[in-house]
Amino acid sequence: MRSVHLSEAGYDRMRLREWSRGVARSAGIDRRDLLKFVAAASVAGTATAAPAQAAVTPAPGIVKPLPPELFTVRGTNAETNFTALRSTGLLTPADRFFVRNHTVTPRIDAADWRLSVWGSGLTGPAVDFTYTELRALPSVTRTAFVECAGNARSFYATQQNQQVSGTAWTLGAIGTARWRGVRLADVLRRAGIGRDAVDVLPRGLDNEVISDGTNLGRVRRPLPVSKALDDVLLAYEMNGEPLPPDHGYPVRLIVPSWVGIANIKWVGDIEVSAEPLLSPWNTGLYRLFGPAYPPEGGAPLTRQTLKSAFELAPGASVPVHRRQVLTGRSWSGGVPVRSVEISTDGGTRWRRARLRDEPRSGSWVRWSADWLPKERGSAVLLARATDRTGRTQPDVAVHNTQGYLFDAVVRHEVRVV
Ligand SMILES: Nc1nc2c(c(=O)[nH]1)N[C@H]1C(S)=C(S)[C@@H](COP(=O)(O)O)O[C@H]1N2
Ligand SMILES: [Mo]
Repeated sequence: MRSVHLSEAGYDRMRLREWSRGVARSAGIDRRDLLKFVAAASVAGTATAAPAQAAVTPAPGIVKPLPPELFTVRGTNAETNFTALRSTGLLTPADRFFVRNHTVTPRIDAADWRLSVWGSGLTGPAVDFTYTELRALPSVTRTAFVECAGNARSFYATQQNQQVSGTAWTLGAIGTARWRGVRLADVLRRAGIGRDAVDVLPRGLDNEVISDGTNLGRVRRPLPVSKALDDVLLAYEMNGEPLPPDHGYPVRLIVPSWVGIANIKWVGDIEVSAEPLLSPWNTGLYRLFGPAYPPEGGAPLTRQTLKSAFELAPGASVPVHRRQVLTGRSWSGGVPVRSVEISTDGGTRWRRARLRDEPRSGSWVRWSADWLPKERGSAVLLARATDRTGRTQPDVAVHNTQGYLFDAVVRHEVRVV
């Protein structure tokens, strides 16, 4: 099977058929456990639900400080408050970049670290790389966002009255950084990737994940060879510094525009397989289940969707009769954003926001718009982006049980005082 030249959509359809027919191999988990797990994921409220409430105590597994003005802690995760981005440029400083941890941040010494590349898709035996060896390879730098597939999930409940499972993020499970590292393609070629390789499975060195009594093993998610050989990085720097522990030190994957889970942190080994691979993260998790999808779920998620956010606290107070500069950001996992419109009256009238950045794929664009509030009371602000294909954020997102890929326009209520 040659998958290198398959389009992403072709890959999706192929994997969906394989999954339905049961031909792919479940890597690192008993097939029966995997099937039980997928059945649970297809019903809202029973998947690996992290606590839905924001915890008041700091997330126990995160190393960096999480001051409440920068972050909202949600279980083992920390969401960036969008107001904390107002003073930042295009790049998100590490001190305010959201953290999504399935368990806890491991402390790894780069001197002891090895990346092992192995599997039936190599032409020879396993090949190990030390940190020094990896850093000696030609490096590339690229600006890319990392965004959780469940970003904005809470709006399924609060705006659409629909039940979903998982961490109740608002819009802050995203950050953009400048990543430096080695092309995954270079490492795979050095390791001797063969023509029959179809899947590449990077795995993290953090703890095994236990979900409802089932050990899912360590965090891992197969990537099709076509994407792995395209624009994926093994990154060791974030914004010009070594990766911080919470963001994958010493080395993580950066998979531009794809769901956050693809960006495996603390990568320790990469299986290169000549047969398709399954893990909980491309079977029960990160697939779409619900009335709008087939019973076995939609194809494994790949790209993120279109979203917009104001750099403003929810429920913020703004003074009446005083000119405001509303600022925010819009982004797309598909083609770049073309334009952004805002409304300050709940969606009756719309006008163009000024774009502050050249829209680029895999990044976000900052925007601003003036507003002179004329009446006291509550006001609903809306921002909606349109991409270069003409697709505009809808009023309602299509429901799925795990609340992924919320793309509807978010209603941002403020008080004019
Ligand atoms: N090893 C490992 N990699 C991981 C995760 C994890 O828990 N363990 N979480 C994933 C998810 S779901 C997301 S959204 C991103 C978050 O990256 P960040 O914490 O650097 O923001 O990392 C991904 N990579
Ligand atoms: Mo995520």
